[in-house]
Amino acid sequence: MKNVIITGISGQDGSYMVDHLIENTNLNIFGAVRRLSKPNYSNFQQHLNNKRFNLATLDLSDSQSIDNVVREVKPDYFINFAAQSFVGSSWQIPEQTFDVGAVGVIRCLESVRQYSPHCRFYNAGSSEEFGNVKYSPQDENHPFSPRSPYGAAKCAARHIVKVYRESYNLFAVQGYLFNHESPRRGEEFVTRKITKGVARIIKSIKKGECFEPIHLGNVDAKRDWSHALDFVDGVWKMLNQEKPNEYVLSSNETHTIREFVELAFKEVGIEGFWHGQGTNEEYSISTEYAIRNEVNSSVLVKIDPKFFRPAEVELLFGNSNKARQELGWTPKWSFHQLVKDMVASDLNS
Ligand code: F7E
Repeated sequence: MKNVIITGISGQDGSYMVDHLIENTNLNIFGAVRRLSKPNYSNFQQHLNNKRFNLATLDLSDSQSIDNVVREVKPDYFINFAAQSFVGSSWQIPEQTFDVGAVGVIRCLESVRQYSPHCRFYNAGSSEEFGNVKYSPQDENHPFSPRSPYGAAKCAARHIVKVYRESYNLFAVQGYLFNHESPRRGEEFVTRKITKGVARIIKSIKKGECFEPIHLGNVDAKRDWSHALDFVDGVWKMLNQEKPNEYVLSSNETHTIREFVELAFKEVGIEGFWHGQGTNEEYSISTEYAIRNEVNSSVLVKIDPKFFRPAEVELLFGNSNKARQELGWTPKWSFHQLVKDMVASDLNS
């Protein structure tokens, strides 16, 4: 039976990849976790009793730990989703972001090269590598122009993946993944922050209670959002093509944060309107809705300078036509269905 090592399994992508491979393959899965004083198994606890699922202790900042696992498992696939993936924090912890996001990838590649050179290696790449975009939509030929320590780390990782592919003939690829979200998204990312806030606010309204608004930064930034479930399927297809090519995965649509806010509130029946300018701008509940539902608070969203970034990626808009044609990858979730799924999940939690 073949073996796969997946890192980052406590997060969104790693845990969905475990689900995907349990369901669609007969691979032996080695889910890599870092030692934490409070283990976080919530996204993969459904597999803990499965004989095909094993936990392995591995830390991308520690090459010994990677070597030990790779030497023992001799993986056929190594899927690296471990990273400090929150762009906003990458200015506060730039060294750690770069160490795990770029140097950590060298540690994995070295280990694979020495102990399991037949292994197919995937590293999570990002549309943040395009950063200050030169044209839209962005495809595989778009130049790199990162705007954050996170984006710079992903660019460095892409170069090193290519160097190892060309120097050692490894099957090593890094996809260009645009934003992808789900109910398992971390609460610091804007989509989840909004859907969690919407659920909190509608629950307060139903109880006749006052509520605090959601505090957001730049609501005019545009993102190309997909469902993470579609992306794990795309990544698996990328790893199983004949030759190691790198592809963009994206929805081929772009929407502002503002639109996400409006759609998420609409999902729970709340209509709002934007008013004010700059940092004084707010999204407030419509007067009609407030009167009809006897709502005590009126502001749903407030702009808060605390959430502006030192440098912003204003527009991301992908072109994944190559992946659709060459890999036969077909995303199933629309933007609207994604928002619906996330709001529904937060309402139930
Ligand atoms: O921000 C704006 C923020 O943190 C999206 C990661 O998966 O996708 C993700 O990176 C946008 C930015 O994701 C708030 O300024 C406004 O323009 O949800 P995000 P991200 O930075 O796009 C890429 C492809 C990755 O690779 C990353 O790993 O939303 N925004 N107000 C806000 N963002 C946050 N987080 N919080 C706010 O209050």
